[in-house]
Amino acid sequence: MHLFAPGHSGCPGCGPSNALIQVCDTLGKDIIIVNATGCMEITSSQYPQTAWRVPYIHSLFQNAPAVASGVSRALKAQGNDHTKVVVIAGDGSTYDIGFGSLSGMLERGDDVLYVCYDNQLYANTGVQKSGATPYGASTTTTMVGSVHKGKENERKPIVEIVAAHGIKYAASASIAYYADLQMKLRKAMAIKGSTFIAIDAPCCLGAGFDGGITMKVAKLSVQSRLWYLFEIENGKYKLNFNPSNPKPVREYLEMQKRFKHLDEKQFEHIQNQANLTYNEMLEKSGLAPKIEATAAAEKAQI
Ligand SMILES: Cc1ncc(C[n+]2csc(CCOP(=O)(O)OP(=O)(O)O)c2C)c(N)n1
Repeated sequence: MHLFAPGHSGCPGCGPSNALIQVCDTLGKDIIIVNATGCMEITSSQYPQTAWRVPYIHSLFQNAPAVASGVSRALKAQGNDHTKVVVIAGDGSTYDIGFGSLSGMLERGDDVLYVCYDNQLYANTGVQKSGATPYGASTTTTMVGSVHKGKENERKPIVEIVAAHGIKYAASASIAYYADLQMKLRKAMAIKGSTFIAIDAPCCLGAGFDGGITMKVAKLSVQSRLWYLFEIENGKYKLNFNPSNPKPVREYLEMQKRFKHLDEKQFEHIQNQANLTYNEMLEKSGLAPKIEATAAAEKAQI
């Protein structure tokens, strides 16, 4: 029996709902979920129904981490040192609207596992861009016309921003790599203090692809090195998956309506950025770069 039950009202093929099934089944029953506003709250907890088979509290963007801190400290005061408090929040909440509260929790180092399901946009309110939306993507606030061609800047490197607070463990994972996600969740559960995992969880509605290929899209994102599986543990980087034969980004991009307007220059820019940032990740992880960063790539600015 899944601890995040079927019967929620997420879209067929919803990546974030799948992330929650994987997260809850791995973490088990001894958790308390603090859920910020967003699709995963709206679709899972509309009174009088609920999809949660674990204790659950809905909170705001601005205070989900603060609420989690309070619950964690209350458990401690009761002498309960086994129940884990887990924040579930989207990227809009994590990267942008609730970031101040998250930063405060990380600074205090409260015993909370923060899980961000990253669908790269504000889905709940009609597909606006977030700090996680990638370059070139069209959303209702990064439109495509004669002047603008989708989002004009890059995603925030949230895992590294979070890790810079000095917490013991931050990682990125994907719904398409369950064993890797399980390993990271178990590691985070065992650590006392603040931990963070961002999970790539594609949104079929917002990105514009058929809900039947969600896992394929998630897998291609990692295989084309637009999303990395990595950990930062006590400040040390570890790349968990290094595709020996990386796919060109084009294949991933062409599967999604949000990128259908991209011109050749934009494809090139995204490929160059993927090469560059991946090289940086290899270096940080102590692995030799596989792909030469060309001077053209370094200059690629649109
Ligand atoms: C302070 C505040 N700003 C804006 C909103 C409106 N709002 C509700 S859900 C949402 C989008 C949430 O995006 P994300 O956190 O990425 O979750 P998703 O909907 O994609 O699951 C927004 C902007 C709000 N409820 N509170």
